[in-house]
Amino acid sequence: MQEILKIAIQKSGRLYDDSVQLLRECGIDLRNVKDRLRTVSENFPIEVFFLRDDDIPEYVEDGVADVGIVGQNVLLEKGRSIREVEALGFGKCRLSLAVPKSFDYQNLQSLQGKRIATSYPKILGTYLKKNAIEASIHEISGSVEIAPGIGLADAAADLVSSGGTLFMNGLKEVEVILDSQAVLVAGNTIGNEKQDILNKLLFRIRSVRKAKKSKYVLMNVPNGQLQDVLQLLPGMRSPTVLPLAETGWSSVHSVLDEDEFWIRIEQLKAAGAEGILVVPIEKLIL
Ligand code: PRT
Ligand code: ZN
Repeated sequence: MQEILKIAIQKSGRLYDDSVQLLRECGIDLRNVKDRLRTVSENFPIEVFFLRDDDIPEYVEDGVADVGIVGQNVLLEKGRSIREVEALGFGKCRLSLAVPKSFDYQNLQSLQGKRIATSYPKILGTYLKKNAIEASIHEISGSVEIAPGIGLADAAADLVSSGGTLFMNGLKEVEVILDSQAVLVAGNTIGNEKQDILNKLLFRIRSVRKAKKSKYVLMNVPNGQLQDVLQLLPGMRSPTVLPLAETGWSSVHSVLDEDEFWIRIEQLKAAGAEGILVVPIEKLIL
């Protein structure tokens, strides 16, 4: 019987949509995902379990699931003996310390002897210890941001993305404890056959993510300027150059990285490229 890789993802919540979308972009057929506890793909040897994110590290450690998708914040807080295999680039947020706006915050020393509310006692405890701050940690499971306002704590350590929640609760962000994003995690012992499936999945994930960061560009260049333009293009091996119907002109095709995209486009225009066409790439197999 062929092995199946069991993957645990969040049942509902902030990581659900991106997790399902990532698997689908990897060409994995997932039907009937709505309100299911588990589903088996028909075109890839994978079974998906839908769980609360807090439970995923434990299930992966116990081998109930082979791999999982969770935030680094959850991975670190749970402290299970599992490993991070790949950062996935979504679910980005930070675990930050926040204090009431009226709090005269100078530096971490300002928290000496204070009460800090959080749902991340372990990460916070390690951070305070590392910085030699003695503060009492009040673990609460939700709505951490209201704790200072109702006198339950002097400060809060909570996840932040836009900062809107802190602002609405009269808090200011003063320190970032951890930058987090969703990651693929795996158990420490995984059989050879499952490791093969995991490698295939990883290859697809990397191709999808690389493609998202890259754009295919086509442009027309007068032959006289061709050398200047080609120098600006990385290409994967080298740019493709094709003659245009109009003599003296060429069509140049290349792949540009998102990070340097606009700078390159400006340079290409300045070097004589015209009619620049930019096309998204669906997959990029290197
Ligand atoms: O039901 P289950 O236990 O599975 O879900 P959950 O309620 O525990 O988690 P969920 O769905 O809220 O978040 C899942 C994961 O998403 C987290 O573990 C993080 O890794 C990641 N993530 C990314 C976030 C945020 N951004 C985020 N902004 N998790 C929570 N928040 C909350 C934060 O706690 C605060 O209440 O959003 C609020 C702040 O948002 P801003 O935009 O106002 O700053
Ligand atoms: Zn949770």
